[in-house]
Amino acid sequence: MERELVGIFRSLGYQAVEGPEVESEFFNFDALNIPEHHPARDMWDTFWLEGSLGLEGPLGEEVRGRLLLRTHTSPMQVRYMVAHTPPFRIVVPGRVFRFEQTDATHEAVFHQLEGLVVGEGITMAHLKGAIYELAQALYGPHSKVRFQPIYFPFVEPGAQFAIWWPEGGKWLELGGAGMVHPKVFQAVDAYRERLGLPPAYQGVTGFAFGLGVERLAMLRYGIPDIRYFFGGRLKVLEQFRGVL
Ligand code: YSA
Repeated sequence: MERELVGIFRSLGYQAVEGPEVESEFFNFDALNIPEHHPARDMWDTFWLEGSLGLEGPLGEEVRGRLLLRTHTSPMQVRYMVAHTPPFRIVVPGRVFRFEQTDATHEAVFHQLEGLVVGEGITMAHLKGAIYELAQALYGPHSKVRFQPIYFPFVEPGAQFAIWWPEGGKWLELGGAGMVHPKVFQAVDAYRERLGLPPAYQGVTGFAFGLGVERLAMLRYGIPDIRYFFGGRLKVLEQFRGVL
């Protein structure tokens, strides 16, 4: 499923990059406009790590601060922007971790696919176009997309999006998205300045999205419980050899 998603975006000119699962509080939260004690941190129940592992920053520099298991793939937005100058289009597949009670649709370990497009004149229309292309590639010409307003600290405006699944006859809530918040661009340029790099994010705009890979696979393959993915039961896993 992950390979299929990355393939769809590659065909649209996106480059796929990956990032670390052990992350610093700075990239996972602060740089994404979620400072300590911000109520939005409650959206991401976190596995905190003790001690320091000598984490590397985007340009190989040493990163200080509290460590955690990344709760989403969004920290890679910041890492990538620090090390690159726009315009660019990337997707970031990866494993994420949440200190959550598990049930049929919630796991403590799951996968997300992040997208980030930055350049001059990027608008919400480009975001809608990207999700529309994804829907067409996954579910064919009769698929539709739906956007509803929602709050994420690192986008303004923010949206949650769903794709119409013609065979199943229902909307699939896939993930969050929006226009990159100016404060994220400011945090990136401030970090670049500390590394002696010139600012690169003035006068550009961007969109980003993040979707849950298992939720998509569950609907596509009729898997009733997300816990089957990591349950290790061969009867389940053998049915999806080479597919998931
Ligand atoms: C939002 C805006 C952006 O510009 C970029 C990215 C995002 C997404 C944001 N980083 C995020 O993590 N949002 S989320 O908490 O709502 O998770 C996104 C998707 O991951 C959900 O829609 C769902 O499909 C999946 N997900 C979340 N918690 C999960 C889960 N899947 C399985 N188990 C869980 N516990």
